[in-house]
Amino acid sequence: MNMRRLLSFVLGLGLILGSTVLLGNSSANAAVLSEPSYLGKPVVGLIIKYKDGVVPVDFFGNQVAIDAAGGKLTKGVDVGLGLYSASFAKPTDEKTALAIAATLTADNRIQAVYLDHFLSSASFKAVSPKLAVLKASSAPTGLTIKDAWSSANPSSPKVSLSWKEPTKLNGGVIWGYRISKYDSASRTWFDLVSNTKSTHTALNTSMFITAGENSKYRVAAITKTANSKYMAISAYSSTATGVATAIPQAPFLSSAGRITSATPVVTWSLQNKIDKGGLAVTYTVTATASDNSSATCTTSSTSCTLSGLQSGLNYGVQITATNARGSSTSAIVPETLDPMLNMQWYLSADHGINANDAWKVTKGSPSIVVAVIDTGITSHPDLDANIVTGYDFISNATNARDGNGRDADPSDPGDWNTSKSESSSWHGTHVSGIIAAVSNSIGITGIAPNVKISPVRVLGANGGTEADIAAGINWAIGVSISGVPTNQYPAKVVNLSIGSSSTSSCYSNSATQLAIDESKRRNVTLVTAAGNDNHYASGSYPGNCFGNITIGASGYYSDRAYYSNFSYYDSQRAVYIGVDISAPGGDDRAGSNLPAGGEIWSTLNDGKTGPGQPTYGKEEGTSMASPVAAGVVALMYSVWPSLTDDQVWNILSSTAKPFDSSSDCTSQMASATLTDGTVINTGFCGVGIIDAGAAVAAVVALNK
Ligand SMILES: [Ca+2]
Ligand SMILES: [Ca+2]
Ligand SMILES: [Ca+2]
Repeated sequence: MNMRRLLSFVLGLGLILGSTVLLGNSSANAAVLSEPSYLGKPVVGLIIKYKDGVVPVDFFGNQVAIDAAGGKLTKGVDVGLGLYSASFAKPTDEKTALAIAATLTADNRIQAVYLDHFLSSASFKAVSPKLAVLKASSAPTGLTIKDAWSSANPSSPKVSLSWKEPTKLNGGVIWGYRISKYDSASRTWFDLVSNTKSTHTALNTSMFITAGENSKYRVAAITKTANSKYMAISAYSSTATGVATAIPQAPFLSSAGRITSATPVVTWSLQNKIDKGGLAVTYTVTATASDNSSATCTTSSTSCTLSGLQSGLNYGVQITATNARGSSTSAIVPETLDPMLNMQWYLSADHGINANDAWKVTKGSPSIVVAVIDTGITSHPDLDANIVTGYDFISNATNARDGNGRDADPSDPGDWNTSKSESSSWHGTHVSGIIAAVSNSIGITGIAPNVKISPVRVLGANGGTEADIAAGINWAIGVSISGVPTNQYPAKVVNLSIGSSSTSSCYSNSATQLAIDESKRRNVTLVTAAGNDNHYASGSYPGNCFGNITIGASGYYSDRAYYSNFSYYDSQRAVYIGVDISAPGGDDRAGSNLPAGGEIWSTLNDGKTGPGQPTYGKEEGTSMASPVAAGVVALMYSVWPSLTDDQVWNILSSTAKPFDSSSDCTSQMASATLTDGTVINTGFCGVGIIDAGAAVAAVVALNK
């Protein structure tokens, strides 16, 4: 949260959520802070602030003052800025940790002690409602499915489901229905709608539907007692299967590049029935020259030959696929040959950040470094050329999975979790590609494909400790950390795609807040994810610290992504607090017929546990929105490296695009004043969606 950037009188609002626990020690004047408050989350260690002039490690290599814990603490690591961690042998509860911390404060060499917890990457986890027991009704019957395509929304496949009420209600009344869809890829059923809270026996839906693909459904009835105290769910009905249709997808040109022959053969990838929207398709290829002369050919095959082209002219080629529902046209083969550009809707002017206009000015400067504080990095042909020296700050070897504590190799060994059946996320690799995948002839392009990424590894198998995260930020911005080589590539931009899944506060003088304060002093912009809890962003740490820019996630239709945290309205002060600005983070509700299904396409690795082969894939989250913003800020610094952090925010916020007019983000806007005096409107999802083209143009104008 950085409303402090907007209005000075909201300083200190970080204390609204959670509570400060002060166990003052009068003789030493030290304080223990439960920081942030995790509502019972285990404590992995302490972060100790020694008084000025105290060296945390003595002549014999022992950490000063931790003996008072009676052997429960082991020596930690330097966090920077006068902070040093200490670890518990195994995670302990907050009450015990606070008691130990209170003991330490008796030592007059210690100024303050903070509790350290694990934070995790900002990934979304759905929670199913629990239903108590009541004798269930019989299953609904007569389920049917029909194609419900509508010319009002031709690219969106839709089906219409209808069914009959259960014949036996067993003393309950209908409260709603649960509609379940079969996922043919994983061969499992999932709940499309957990409950309709309605007695209606029909549903029109476009969720998770792919045109041309069989969609299979079943439905169960949820009944309640008259007093609503008990609920029950019936068995599922018989299944029904149908096929939805839509306009076809734009084909991929495989003969990309400029046309030099007078009779070129243009080829494109074979489309399957899904690509074709479930219907027969014809293709029209158009080649347009710089003098606007053009040639076309039409076929139902996968190649055709253009004729009549003139030698000496460069042509841009486009292909249109048409079926009975309508047509889709590919982008003109762009100057860069990254073939997956058309998966990257988040770069477009219509749905994303308008990257093309920014790229007319800059694709980034190699002297600008973005530090990605994350799970580390994997080797990838679309990333390697832009990776500069990073560091591995994970101090606990078990969490690190590379056999040791801190070391110079930030390679990501994987964060798979066998007990939760979770494969490795390769989160840092995905985030890095969004910012700076190389513009070349393969894969995708980053938003700032000419800047450099410094991978700073802080998230391991169990997430990352605040001590390691703060140390990572400090090192990234050039603060010296004992035992770690000086950073030769200090960052201008720091990306933190990290969030706490439970409500927590950011206190002044916490390790992370001190690191952010130092970032601002050094004119480094720190960008954070708002969190994915569909709740107040002011409760998600470290996004709720002061001075950073906190990013909410938008989807394909310029609305808030369903999981994205949001601002709350402080009616007394008439300001919104929480999310500063939004950027595309993906929203899979938009429909699987869209590029990347409406999610964010970037670099990945195919390893289930340890690293395998480089690949690409889609993800959604404020974890993805934050690097979109970081990439745009990197473009701004590339134009003018001496821009101040405040100028970055003033420009980003005053050039932001409005949300879609039907979006819940546009309601109840309130005005706020920037440090340069500009008055802007802000609301539920921040000031708007980041516009890279407008932001870069404003930097150019400011620098004139
Ligand atoms: Ca290590
Ligand atoms: Ca390592
Ligand atoms: Ca590329």
